[in-house]
Amino acid sequence: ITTVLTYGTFDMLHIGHINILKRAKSLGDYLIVGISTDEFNTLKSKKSYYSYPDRKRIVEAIRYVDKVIPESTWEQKLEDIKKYNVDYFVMGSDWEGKFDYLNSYCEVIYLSRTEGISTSKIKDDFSQ
Ligand code: C2G
Repeated sequence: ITTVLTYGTFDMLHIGHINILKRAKSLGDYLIVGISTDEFNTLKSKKSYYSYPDRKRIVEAIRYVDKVIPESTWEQKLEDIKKYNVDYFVMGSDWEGKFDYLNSYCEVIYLSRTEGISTSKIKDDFSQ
């Protein structure tokens, strides 16, 4: 089977997240999503509204997602690719080029981001 892997915080789930998860799944048969733990969010200097357990349960409920694993370090990607025999590593285009070093282990694909939506935009819109 063809395995796809992607990572993210996936806070305050929105259509941009759904779009990339749907497109990532369409590349194979099995989609694994690494969700940033609350501690890793701190390393990314990101604060999420929902806790890791909630973000995990929300993403697990998405029909395109087959497995959710925790993302707790930058370095785990290579281990995960080997551990799960990943064929395609997918990230949004805002990460273009950042993960090319993984190209010798699997195919690295950057998919265009969905314009006009982001968790920070949602927060800003509500705070006005
Ligand atoms: N995304 C998108 N369109 C948007 C917003 C997000 O396609 N409008 C994509 C991002 O490019 C990313 C995924 O949705 O591939 C998850 O987005 P975030 O939760 O913001 O993830 P991020 O903080 O970029 O974490 O080690 C990788 C990091 O954990 C990625």
